[in-house]
Amino acid sequence: MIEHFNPLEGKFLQILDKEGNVDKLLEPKLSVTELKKMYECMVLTRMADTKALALQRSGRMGTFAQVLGQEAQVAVGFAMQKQDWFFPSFRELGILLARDAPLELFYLTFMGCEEGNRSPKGINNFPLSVPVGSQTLHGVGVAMAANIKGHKVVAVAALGDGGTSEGDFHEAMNFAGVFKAPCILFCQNNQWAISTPRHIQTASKTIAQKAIAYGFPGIQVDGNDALALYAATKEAVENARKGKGPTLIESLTYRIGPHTTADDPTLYRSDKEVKYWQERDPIKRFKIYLQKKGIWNKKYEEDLVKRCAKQIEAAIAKAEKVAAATKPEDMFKYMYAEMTSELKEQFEYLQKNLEAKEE
Ligand SMILES: Cc1ncc(C[n+]2csc(CCOP(=O)(O)OP(=O)(O)O)c2C)c(N)n1
Ligand SMILES: [Mg+2]
Repeated sequence: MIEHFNPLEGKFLQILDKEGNVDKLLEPKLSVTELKKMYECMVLTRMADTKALALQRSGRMGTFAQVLGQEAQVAVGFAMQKQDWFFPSFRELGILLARDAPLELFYLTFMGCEEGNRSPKGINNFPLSVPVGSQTLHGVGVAMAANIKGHKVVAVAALGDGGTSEGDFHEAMNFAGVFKAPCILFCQNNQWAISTPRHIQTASKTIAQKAIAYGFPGIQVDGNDALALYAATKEAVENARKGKGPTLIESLTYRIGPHTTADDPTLYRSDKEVKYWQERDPIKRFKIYLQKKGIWNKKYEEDLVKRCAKQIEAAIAKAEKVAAATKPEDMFKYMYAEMTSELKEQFEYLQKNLEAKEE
């Protein structure tokens, strides 16, 4: 499949089109349970994301990056195995949920609590990475370590189109290629890096083709098509596990919302462009696909929405309880098992200042 969809030829992988028609030849063999899980995760992601915006607007949560429009990403999480490692940037709530991340961690992170970064034991998700591109090196590093140790573990690192301009990304790509690291660089090309459009981010025709220079395959996929993302990631993960080395996946998608809650996208892009992508909504087409298979109906949707709303409310209640008990000093506790002398000094300085404020 990867050879067939050569990004240099301008072909990209699509299995489910915007009308919900499926390419029977390429359709992945997923059970009804698996298909439902994927759909339900996309719906939960959208609802949790929408709720987060309401929390931010009412002062209950800090600045955050919406995932709206990019929910097909959940397929990446479902194509991985439990023992694999995921290295997110900051717009991957869907993949994290597909990889069993407790939802309250997402809310906690954006309530400013370090606790949100602590993944439960056995759930191999790294904390969100805001320094653009840095997580690609962590992912490739873990994959190289897995190779040395002989562990059958694959690392997936996510980044944005803007992230591909960072030196970190190119270093990660080079190491991945040279050492045949069992990893996937998953690039969500959502057309914008804040207000910088894709066409001035790189002179390359596609992002996927960058892999060719580093000696491994790259594939461009319809990023609003969960079936295509699943098929491409599954194949890449299997190749990595078999010792065939890395893959770069370019997911062609669109950020429907602002860059973060601190951004106003109407200043730099047109309504026409947003509308074009809204017509390519990932959830809408998956719903039609399930409906045609006799899996989706109104009652199923209503029950699902109720279940998700309940799960979201419970996650917020948990997060707000932890957040209320969080102290500014906590930020020093998570970097190292033991604080370095510099951190200790800063910690004591903060404590003194907090005490002075209280007096
Ligand atoms: C190293 C670094 N430089 C700059 C920033 C500021 N910044 C935050 S997000 C962003 C753009 C990221 O765009 P992209 O990689 O396309 O991801 P997207 O936000 O579109 O998901 C920038 C420049 C940062 N966080 N880290
Ligand atoms: Mg982007």
